[in-house]
Amino acid sequence: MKITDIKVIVASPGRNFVTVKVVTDEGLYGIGDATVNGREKAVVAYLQDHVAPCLIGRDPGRIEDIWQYLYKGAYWRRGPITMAAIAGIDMALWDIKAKAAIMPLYQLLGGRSRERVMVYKHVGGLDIAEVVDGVQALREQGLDAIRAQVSIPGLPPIYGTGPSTDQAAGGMVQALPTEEVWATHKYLPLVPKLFEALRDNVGWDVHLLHDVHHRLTPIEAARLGKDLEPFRLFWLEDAIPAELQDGFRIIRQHTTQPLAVGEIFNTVWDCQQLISEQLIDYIRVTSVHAGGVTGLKKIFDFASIYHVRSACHGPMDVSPVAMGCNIHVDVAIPNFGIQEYSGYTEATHDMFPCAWSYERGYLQPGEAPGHGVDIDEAVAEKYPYAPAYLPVARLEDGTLTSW
Ligand code: GCO
Ligand code: MG
Repeated sequence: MKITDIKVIVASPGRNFVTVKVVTDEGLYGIGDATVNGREKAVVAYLQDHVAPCLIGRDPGRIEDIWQYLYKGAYWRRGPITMAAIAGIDMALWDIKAKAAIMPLYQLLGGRSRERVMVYKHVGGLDIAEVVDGVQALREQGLDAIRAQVSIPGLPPIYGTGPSTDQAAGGMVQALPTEEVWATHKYLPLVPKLFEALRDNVGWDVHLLHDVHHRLTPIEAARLGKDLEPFRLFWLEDAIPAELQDGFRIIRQHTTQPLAVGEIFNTVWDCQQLISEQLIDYIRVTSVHAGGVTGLKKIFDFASIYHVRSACHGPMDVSPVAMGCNIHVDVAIPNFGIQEYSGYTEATHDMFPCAWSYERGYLQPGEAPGHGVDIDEAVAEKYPYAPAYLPVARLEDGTLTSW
């Protein structure tokens, strides 16, 4: 079998997605996700100008060799753009191999290790009462794990806390980044109150999670971890900027609060220290940003040696294609932890017919050959690329800060 064409499709059925289609001379094709939120066009150019010409005529079955060719061969290794481009190709190649084998992808990864994949969804609110209501509503919909975020009184709603902060929900379609305001001293005392109210109202039979979005210093995060201990969170996510790995040691010295990080990591090298020193409990890399199925599997296998569990990043900007790959990996690996799942717009589902399915808090990969996700190119044409950016954040005095 030979690769005859590589198409890169950019469309915005609610938010922008970069999708790769690898076509072969035997009629089989595979689909991959290469979306980097807010930097989509950089990956498109990388794929079209620098990757596609090198792969035409190659055997799509040599997945590991092509991964190494694109990783080592670039000389400029790692980074979100390179690794998303590799991911797009890698997912498509696994899709082709599994379709050729007439097997669902998870069978090629060693078969099932579990019957279903537990997900968490998000609840945000302008005040604690609104978040409590939102969490109760999701409990009624069958969710066993829920991420809770609340706006800070006295500040405008910020990313991750307002009711509609996702692009698909209307909060992010901006030609230029919006600017938000952050104040740590107002946030730190509020979060324990949120989780106290949640435990009082929804009880202890539910996993509660919280995302700090990299906004704290290590000692601030240590304080938050200690204050949250009575409420037994499933995890505290991205407590500090992810590149400051030694900072996690400071947090660990002060709290037994489980820690999660990794949504902006691209390779095992980004998390080697955090995993091997057991400074975290969950590694949140995802197929599209960590080099596809091949990259993800390498990281999770490494993590399993150190009792660190998986938690694939799965917001709306991780397309249904990457979500499908994540679910196949989730169901196969021994050290699965949880899968983030925000759900998608109807238009996104129309554009990506898929075999995976969601029901009452759990996902299934489906039994279709391949990873089971396709792209309807006619539907994609109806939704052209629309520039959109994540917000930036400033302190109350105007200093730019992490968000
Ligand atoms: C999460 C995330 C997302 C990211 C977004 C960036 O935990 O789901 O933090 O909300 O911010 O995916 O593109
Ligand atoms: Mg996050």
